[in-house]
Amino acid sequence: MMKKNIFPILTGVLLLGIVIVSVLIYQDKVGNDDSSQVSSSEICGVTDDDKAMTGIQASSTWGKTGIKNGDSEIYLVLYNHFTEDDILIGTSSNAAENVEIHLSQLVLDGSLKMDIRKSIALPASSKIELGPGSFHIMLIHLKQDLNSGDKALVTLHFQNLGNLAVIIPIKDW
Ligand SMILES: [Cu+2]
Repeated sequence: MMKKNIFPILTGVLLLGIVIVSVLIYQDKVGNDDSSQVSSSEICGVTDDDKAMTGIQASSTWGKTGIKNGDSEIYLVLYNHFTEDDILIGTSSNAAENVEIHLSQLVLDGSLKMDIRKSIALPASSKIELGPGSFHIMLIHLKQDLNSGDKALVTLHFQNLGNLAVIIPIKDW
């Protein structure tokens, strides 16, 4: 009596086991796909449109109008589409005597204070926005007036990429 009943029970347990293992493997596969998608979009923060581009790119560029011997601030968004980190290590322009990387930060009295930064890190598959109240490129001691509609040439020096020349449209602000 006992021996007769054991075989179908064992077969049932075996089949159940196979079903459970299959489901677990399937879920594991699906789970891995989902997690890799989430983590990659979280890390890079680059939209699908941006992914069509390659290399290091500057977009949304603009600079403030300024007068001869005065200053101007340059803003842009930098994209690193490479799979390796890079660093913006310097800037130059024929529009000004001196060009510096600055970071504006709010201080205790509520005013903005600008500090010189030697570099800006640009990790692989990332973007960084240089904008008012944050990182910017400072044109110091302009060689001539920068009027609305003018264009300034600024060269960005990257540790790995080398030089990236960017034409900056000048706007009123
Ligand atoms: Cu500045």
